[in-house]
Amino acid sequence: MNSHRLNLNFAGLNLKSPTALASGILGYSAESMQSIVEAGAGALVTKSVGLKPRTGYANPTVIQAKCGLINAMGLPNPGIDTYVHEIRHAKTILTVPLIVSVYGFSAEEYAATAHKAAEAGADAIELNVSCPHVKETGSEIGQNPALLAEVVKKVKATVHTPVIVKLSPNVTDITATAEAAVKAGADALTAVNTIKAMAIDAETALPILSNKRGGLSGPAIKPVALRCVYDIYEKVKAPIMGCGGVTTWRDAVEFLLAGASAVQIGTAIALRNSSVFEAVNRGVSAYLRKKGFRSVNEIVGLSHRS
Ligand code: RRO
Repeated sequence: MNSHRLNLNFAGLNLKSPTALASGILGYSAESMQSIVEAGAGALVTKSVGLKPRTGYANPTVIQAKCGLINAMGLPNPGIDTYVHEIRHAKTILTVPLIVSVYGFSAEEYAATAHKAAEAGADAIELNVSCPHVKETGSEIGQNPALLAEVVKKVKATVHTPVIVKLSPNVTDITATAEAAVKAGADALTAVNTIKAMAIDAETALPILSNKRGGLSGPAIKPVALRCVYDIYEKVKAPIMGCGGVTTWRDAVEFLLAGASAVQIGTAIALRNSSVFEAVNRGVSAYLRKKGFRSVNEIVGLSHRS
């Protein structure tokens, strides 16, 4: 869909639509990402990649809950030295910004991985400081403002691309971590990663996921994610990618009104399919036209007026 209303600039990246592929879904290969671009995504975020390969957790790693998914994949990834080939290949075929999601077990690892991703052609880096269930990385870093600031500073000193920090909702006050990230130099924020959750099988009387605990995504978390975006927009001056349960155009509009400049879509692709991008884009465009707005930007944060 080619509506000028949907064009926007996010932290220096030109997006043709306000819908981006969220990390963790289909963001492994250049070909799968290209199919998401054809479906209407304005940007892509890869699966998180680290310095060394990881196999991730044993099955089951994902289960369907009533209103979403609970996953504990355990950061499976080939390691950045292998993944740079995919980034280079992706850059030869993709026509939208490629945001590489990066994790590490120290600030140095985050910076070294981000550096390799940027050298290979990443248009931006998303720092995963919010995976809820892998020890010594993810939310163990992102829930601690001092550690988070150290990671952001080190990465910012290493790469020239925009740096987006993906925040954890598993905190008392998300504005504290948002503020710490932006003060340390983050160019933008993604709100939010999954919410700590679990499932138990009444028949076996055991947790279902091999890791026992996982992260809940999908429609179940949308109101929580929306509140996180609203809270951050009120206190922190940085562009926000809304992430959490976006399934319909109305969800996307709500995130924009709360203060997001764009939204990420993940679980809706798994629960439906990639036609969700086109459906959301068309709906947002029709909403803007009907309400007399010329661009997405005109409704960002509009729900905050009093
Ligand atoms: O790989 C995972 O288990 C995972 C990651 Br890295 C993350 O950031 N969020 C999530 O729900 N799962």
